Amino acid sequence: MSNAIRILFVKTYGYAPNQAFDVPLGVLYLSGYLKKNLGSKVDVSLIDLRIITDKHQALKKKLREVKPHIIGISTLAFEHQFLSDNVEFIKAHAPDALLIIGGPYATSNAESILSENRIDYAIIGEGEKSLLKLVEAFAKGGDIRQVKGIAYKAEHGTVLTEKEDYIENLDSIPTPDYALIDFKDYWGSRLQFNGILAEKRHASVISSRACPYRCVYCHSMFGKKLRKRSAEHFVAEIRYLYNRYQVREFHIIDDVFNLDRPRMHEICNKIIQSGMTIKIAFPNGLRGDILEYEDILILKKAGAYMLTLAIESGAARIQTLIRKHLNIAKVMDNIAFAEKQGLITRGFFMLGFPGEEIAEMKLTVQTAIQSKLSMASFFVVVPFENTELHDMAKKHLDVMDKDLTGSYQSSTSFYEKATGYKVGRLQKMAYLRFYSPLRLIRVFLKIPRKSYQISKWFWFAFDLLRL
Ligand code: B12
Repeated sequence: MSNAIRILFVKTYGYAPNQAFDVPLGVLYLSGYLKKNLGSKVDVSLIDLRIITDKHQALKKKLREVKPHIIGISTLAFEHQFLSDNVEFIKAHAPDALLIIGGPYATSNAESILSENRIDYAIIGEGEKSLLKLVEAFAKGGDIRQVKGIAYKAEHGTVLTEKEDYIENLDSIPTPDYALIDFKDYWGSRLQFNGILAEKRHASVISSRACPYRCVYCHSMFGKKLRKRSAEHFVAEIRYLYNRYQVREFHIIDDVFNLDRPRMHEICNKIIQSGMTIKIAFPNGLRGDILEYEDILILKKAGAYMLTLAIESGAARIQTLIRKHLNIAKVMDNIAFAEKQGLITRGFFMLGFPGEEIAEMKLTVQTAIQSKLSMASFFVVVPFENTELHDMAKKHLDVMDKDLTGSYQSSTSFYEKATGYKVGRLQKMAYLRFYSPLRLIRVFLKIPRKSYQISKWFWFAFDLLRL
């Protein structure tokens, strides 16, 4: 074995059945950044437990094989149960490794994670700089507690070190380290985040970090000031994936890709001029009321076939309450226009906000049904800990246990506990009413890979009946 510092990333999984997953982009970014800055001084590997059936066995084997100096766990809040089930297991099989955690859950819940688990350090928010400095300090035998942007447990409680500055020039971050994965592991799954696929060979890409809006349910991961990659840098990555891995479909997963419209047009124009024939979809990241017709047209020309618009609520009072302040009429108009252009639109809706009237939820369902949307997802609100939404929810329910505040998409919700009203039932009704035979036929005619979609719908209906 070389003298390099061996780092093993562990991508954790959620326990809800049939969860979609995609490549662990955050970890791939970190690996690229470490390798660029430390070269052969680091030896990075990954185990993505979401794609493995026999998870414990595989983890044990990997720990034995790699003998990591540092284990870096990457977790989302709804995957929290992984820690109580596995940290001791990891400790038993790699007792000498430094155990650190990063990602959205570490960012939102560092204090409870460190007090409840034998984890040495949590890295808060954007991980590249802090992780690099932590690895450097580790390699030199320096004081890790001096590293910015981390949390650790001390005698008197959790200590949060000074905040690390965000990386202003996103073009300075290298391409995600795709050598850590085999794309095939992510191309076969029956559940894709996007809901539909035009091409099997797909990849998620991100062109900016942060979002200036202040929606109450958000764990602000990358701050409130938008930081952007240049159009050249972003399109070069698309070209790299196109040539190197024959990726033909790109999922742009920025928080709000269309915040800077001139830049969005520049990216689209560069793709059009590049000669690449690609499909583009947006599993999450477009804001529907700042979108203009000309944006939709150029997105289509660049290859976009599917746009997701997070609408959340059809009720104006709820839009104010959750501070999304979405202009619903404008979004509906854009949906109708995009659909007319042959694009597939999907709406995200949330049911059961604290203090929401039943009539307001029904209005949301009605808004979806009356829209020209091809697809809709109705989520039962989960007030994740350390969000403003969680504070709002606490005013309606004294005891907020982890099942209500850290689950994936449960149909027994905080709202039901607080009011007795079964939001899950409304959610089911919403799906059944939204997907009318007429809409299904209309959507079916539009979707690109029909056989793939039929199998997806089959499993979706199967899961819905089990709810
Ligand atoms: C795209 C996206 C989606 C897409 C996924 C599409 C896709 N193809 O990937 C869709 C719409 C499907 C989705 C769904 C959901 N999402 Co989402 N999503 C995002 C989004 C916008 C980007 C994620 C991403 O890839 N970021 C880019 C990479 C580079 O960032 P990263 O993974 O966070 O990694 C960085 C750091 O976290 C850190 N890091 C990560 N791992 C590690 C490990 C170590 C050891 C270290 C040191 C550091 C570290 O360093 C990395 C580089 O800086 C984020 C918000 C955001 N801006 O990040 C929300 C976000 C991740 N989603 C969130 C939520 C809640 C959900 C849902 C649960 C919502 C719901 N109720 O259904 C589902 C869960 C789906 C699932 N099974 O995972 C929350 C998670 C909150 C939390 N604390 O866990 C976020 C943070 C949104 C928010 N701002 O609150 N999502």
